[in-house]
Amino acid sequence: MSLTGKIFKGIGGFYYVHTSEGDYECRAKGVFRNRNEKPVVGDMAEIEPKEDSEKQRQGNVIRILPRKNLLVRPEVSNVDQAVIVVSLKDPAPNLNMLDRFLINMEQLEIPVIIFFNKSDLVSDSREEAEEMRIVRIYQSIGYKTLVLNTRTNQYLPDILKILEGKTSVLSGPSGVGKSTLTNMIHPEAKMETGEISRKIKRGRNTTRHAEFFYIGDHTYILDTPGFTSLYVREIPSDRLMYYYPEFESYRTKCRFHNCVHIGEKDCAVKRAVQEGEISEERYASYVQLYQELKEQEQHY
Ligand SMILES: Nc1nc2c(ncn2[C@@H]2O[C@H](COP(=O)(O)OP(=O)(O)O)[C@@H](O)[C@H]2O)c(=O)[nH]1
Ligand SMILES: [Mg+2]
Ligand SMILES: [Zn+2]
Repeated sequence: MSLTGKIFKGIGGFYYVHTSEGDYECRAKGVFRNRNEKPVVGDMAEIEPKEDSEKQRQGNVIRILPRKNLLVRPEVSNVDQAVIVVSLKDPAPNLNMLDRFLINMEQLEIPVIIFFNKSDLVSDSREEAEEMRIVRIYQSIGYKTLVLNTRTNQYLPDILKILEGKTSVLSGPSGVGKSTLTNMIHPEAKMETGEISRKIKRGRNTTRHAEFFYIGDHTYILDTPGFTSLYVREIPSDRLMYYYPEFESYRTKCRFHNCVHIGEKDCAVKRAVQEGEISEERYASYVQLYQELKEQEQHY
């Protein structure tokens, strides 16, 4: 009799599969190698339990169910949503990097929620106003956001509600609190946390395997040690504008034919930036990415 479950971890040729009958340690049979296929963490797999295994449940992966999506670095599949973690302070938010993450996920058609972490460090009213400004930029574009910190448990119910019933990856730059969040949600995870410089010195936390933690009722989370490529690729430069949803209503009003909304003086998108309808930071990241893509195209 076979069972179906989710591969939540893969180490040294073993795949660990979460099924309704418990967790199984599995090998992938030669059929995969022959077909040049490899199970990936996140895959839904059909397994054949071994009859004779005593202590640990063991089995063989016999089939991989079709994947909904596949991410790289780390290589994981079937992601329902990405929680992009940004810290409001220490380190200061890097909006250019955030926009790259957003575009990466949009390319994969993975819904995104932005967590603005370390709100406890925002102390005076000037910092608070700046925090509100940044959060509003992304809210007004239509992104789901949550302002929180991990120094208290008060945000846990909101976090769990967002994660409920889904497979989520936590992504975002180093030092923003992804592992601290993971430990708060799932204390058994025991992820290593700490200052960036200390982590680099110890040389740890960078090579950790990808592991989905089961936190109940079809809900899984994956902490990543950094995440996916920050190079936006394979978008023709003249299509980049479609990844900036707030440009749309101005874009369609622009009177210049085939406008990329950079050079033309009386461009409707540029005017919206000048009038404060589109955030200057978002527009700046658009221009920078556009130029990067353009440069790549010239190398082909
Ligand atoms: N003040 C404050 N510090 C935090 C918060 N969340 C995480 N940190 C600290 O930020 C540092 C980096 O956290 P870590 O979880 O390792 O970040 P990661 O690299 O994204 O996994 C650690 O020293 C944490 O204790 C928070 O909400 N507030
Ligand atoms: Mg970490
Ligand atoms: Zn234009």
